[in-house]
Amino acid sequence: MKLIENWFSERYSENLELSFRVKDLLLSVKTDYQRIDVFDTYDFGKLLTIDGTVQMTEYDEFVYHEMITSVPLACLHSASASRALVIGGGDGGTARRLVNLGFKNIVNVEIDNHVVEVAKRFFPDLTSVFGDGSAKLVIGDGIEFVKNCTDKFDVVIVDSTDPEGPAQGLFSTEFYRNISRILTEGGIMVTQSGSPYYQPHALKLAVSGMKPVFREVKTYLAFIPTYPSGLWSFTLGGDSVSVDGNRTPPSGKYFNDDVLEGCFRLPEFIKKLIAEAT
Ligand code: AG3
Repeated sequence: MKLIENWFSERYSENLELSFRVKDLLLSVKTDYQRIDVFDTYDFGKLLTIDGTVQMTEYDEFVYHEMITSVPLACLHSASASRALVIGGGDGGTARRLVNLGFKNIVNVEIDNHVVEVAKRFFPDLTSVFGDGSAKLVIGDGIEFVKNCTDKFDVVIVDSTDPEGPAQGLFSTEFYRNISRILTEGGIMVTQSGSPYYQPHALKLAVSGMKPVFREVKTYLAFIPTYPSGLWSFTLGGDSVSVDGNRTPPSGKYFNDDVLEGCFRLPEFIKKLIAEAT
């Protein structure tokens, strides 16, 4: 990450960056885990970055947060859909969508208290779920949490950063195995699995980590303008992962019935990546 003459840039490769012209750097903090910055941008409103990578912006967060919640809900084969666990997601965006989708019992485990504090200040609409009792916030390590957890959840959502640094363990078979242990029957997990174009290793890590654990593993895609290449992947794991039609989440700003059907249709190079991830 660098800020030259009021431009923030995320580096995708040695030779490519995406730059946002910014009005201001609103906050910059170095925590025990990572560096967090918030910018005020011209085109996307407020922008939250961690270690120089875009986590979310005010104007396009809806795509990521709708897609990481509504798609697993549509694929859920469990009779009930009330208990959800979010790992990461300290900005509150995922938990807030879960509340909108009717989840009554939400636990959100975030390792870095500062992510929550920063989001409270700059994205209060998202973090309000932590203050009004609709989601229970736990500050702690998600890996340890799932290892020691004795509760069960219908949906587990891994809303992590890229598989480098503190998030690396969130892409491991051991972690996925502990998640599968705390899923209710017919329950499902989902993780963000990176940009298939710029981070094929992230998608492969998720798929190869989940394959030994879950009977079915399926990847789907969304268009997120501010993430590397715009084309983003998510990967689901469970006993049975299919759109069964008896639970259709309501349309949002991005998600609707057509998107639900289309997001599982994968381009050939992505099918190949997934086939290679064994
Ligand atoms: N977490 C996933 C962000 C990954 C973005 N990667 C990147 N820009 N290189 C988003 C958190 C939103 N709740």
